[in-house]
Amino acid sequence: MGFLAGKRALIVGLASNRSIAWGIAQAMQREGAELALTYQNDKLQGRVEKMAGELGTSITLPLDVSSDEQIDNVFTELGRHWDGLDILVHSVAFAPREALEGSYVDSVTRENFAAAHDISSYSFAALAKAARPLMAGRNGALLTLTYLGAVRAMPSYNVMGLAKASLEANVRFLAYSLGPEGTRVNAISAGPIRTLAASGIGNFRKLLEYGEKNAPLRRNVSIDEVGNAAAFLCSDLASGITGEITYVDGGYNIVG
Ligand code: 0WD
Repeated sequence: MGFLAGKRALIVGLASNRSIAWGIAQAMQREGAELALTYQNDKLQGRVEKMAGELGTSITLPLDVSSDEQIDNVFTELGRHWDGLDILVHSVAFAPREALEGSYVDSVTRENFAAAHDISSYSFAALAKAARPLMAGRNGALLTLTYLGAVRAMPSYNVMGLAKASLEANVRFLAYSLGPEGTRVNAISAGPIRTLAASGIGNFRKLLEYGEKNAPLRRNVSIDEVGNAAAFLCSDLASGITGEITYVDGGYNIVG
C-alpha cells in the first residue's frame, strides 16, 4: 500500500507530459492517491483528459486561475465527486514573454508586474481560500512550486523572481493561517527543467548547462524527482513540516 493511500489530491498546472505537475501526479498516483486534474483552457482539455485516463481518474475540470468564478466552480464541482480534499498542488506561473528577457529594469512594467504576481502568487492564496471548506480538519497539505530566482538576482528571470519571492512569503503566511486547522503549506524550489513554461525564459539553456557543471550532483533534476519529494511533503510522513521551501535542485542552491 502506498503512503498516500486514501488521500484525494487536486493537481492544478498540467500543460504537457513535461510539466512538473505530471511528475507530481504520477508519483501521487503511484503512492495510492485518488486524483482530480484541471486544465487551463479548451486547447489543453483533450491532452489533460488523456493524461487523466493514464492516471485512472475521470475527474477533469476547467480552471483559469485568473478567474474567481472558475476558482469557485472548481471546488463546487469537486464537492459533487468528493466529500473532502486532502492535497492541493499549485504548479502554475505566468509572466508575459517580453518580461523574461533582457535586463529587469528595462523589462518591468506596471502591467507585467501585476500579471506575474496575480497568476504566479495570488492564485495560490485564492485556491487555498476556496479549498478551505473541503480541506479543513483533515490533516491536509497545500504545495506550490518556486525557483531560486525568488532569493537571488539572476539574468532573464526578472519580474518572475519577484513573483516567486511573493509566493514564498505566501507559503509562510498561509502556513501560519491554516496551521490551526491542521492544514500544512509547503513549496518545492525545483532546479531548472525543460518544460513549456521554461521555454519562455531567455537563456534557459545556459541555466541547464550551468547547473549540470556546478550543482553538487553535477546534473539537473527530473520531474520524477520533484514528484517524489512532492508526494512525501503532501503525505502524513511529513506531518511535522509546514511553511518550508524544500530545494530539489541537485544541491545547486548551496554552492556559492
Ligand atoms: O525549470 C522549471 N521548469 C521550473 C519550474 C523550476 C522551478 C519552478 N518551476 C515552477 C514554475 O514556475 C511553475 O510555477 O513550476 C511550476 C510549473 O511549471 P512547469 O511545469 O515548468 O511548466 P508548464 O508545464 O508550462 O506548466 C505551467 C502551467 C502553464 O503552462 P504554460 O505552458 O501556459 O506556461 O501553468 C499553467 C499553464 O497551463 N497556467 C495556468 N493555469 C491556470 N490558469 C495559468 C492560468 N491563468 N497560467 C499558466
